[in-house]
Amino acid sequence: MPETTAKNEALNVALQQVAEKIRKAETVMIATHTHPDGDCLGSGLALRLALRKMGKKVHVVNRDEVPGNLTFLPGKDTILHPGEVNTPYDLLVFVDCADRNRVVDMNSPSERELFEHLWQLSDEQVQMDHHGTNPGYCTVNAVDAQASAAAVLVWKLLPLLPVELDRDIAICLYAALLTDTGNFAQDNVNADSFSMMADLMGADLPLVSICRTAFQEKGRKQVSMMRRALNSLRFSADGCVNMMTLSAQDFAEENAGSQDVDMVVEMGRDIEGVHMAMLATEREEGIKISFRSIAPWRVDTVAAMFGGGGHRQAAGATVTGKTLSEAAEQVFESLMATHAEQKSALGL
Ligand SMILES: [Mn+2]
Repeated sequence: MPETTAKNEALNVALQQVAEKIRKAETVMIATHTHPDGDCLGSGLALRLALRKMGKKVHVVNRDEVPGNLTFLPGKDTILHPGEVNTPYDLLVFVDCADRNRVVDMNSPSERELFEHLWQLSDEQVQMDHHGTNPGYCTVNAVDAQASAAAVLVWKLLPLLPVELDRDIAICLYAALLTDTGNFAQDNVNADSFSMMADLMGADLPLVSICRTAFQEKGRKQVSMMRRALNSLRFSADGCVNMMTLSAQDFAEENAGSQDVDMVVEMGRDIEGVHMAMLATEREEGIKISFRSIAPWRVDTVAAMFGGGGHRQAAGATVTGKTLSEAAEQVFESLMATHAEQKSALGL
């Protein structure tokens, strides 16, 4: 059997098993990752709606606030904090979590305890994810690194339950796919992404208004942070690599938070001639570094050098014990070295 066929077969089997476990369960928790994005929330809330149609008692669990651009998501007010889950339930479904530890802040002992509690309250754990680094931490692991978003797996699960798509489920799934593909303009877009979109459009998806709210519109604070970041923009490697920084003072003076620097690093990436871009922000937990690149250039490896991870063209890491400029300079050096290595490996 060709390798891709074997992989598809394994994924189909896993999805069938997830569907089977869901059919048997009466109460289900859906776990999503910290600093939630459109994919984890959209996928989780879509799955919630589907399970409600099957008569299940179901909740999405997330420890953080829903980002402002995603407050249109149907059911977002029903999301529980991990601390609010206290009674046993039949099944825990992880969605879009590369690692089970992404559900809480593992640096905090009390949150680690919360997570153990959440895990032990369930009879069984399954997952749907699309991160290549996923170690397969559940009984059933429907993980497909080729999928554009975790939402693609939820969409593939629906006919197996079976549940029919409706407008609200379509809105959730679209928000997820839109986010993880950068509005269908990233390397992870494939034929499946558009098969899914055809289905969602068939379910009366209000594409234009959701796209504007979730993706195109920017908040005023976000624009102010973009202006400050652009002031710090620096190029290297003949303009192929660049860096921006935002200090604690920048955040304080704009009264901004991490949600207000969304899309800043993409501004660096989207400059003519750029292969790799990074943004270093000074946060309470340390210096947060975001990396972006355009294919075939990869930034997941450089993120891993600093204890982080992510996707080939979108990754991140947190550096502690250094000032903003120390951390930024060190990481930028590594990014330039990575660029030089890949350049020679690519024969350019
Ligand atoms: Mn995702």
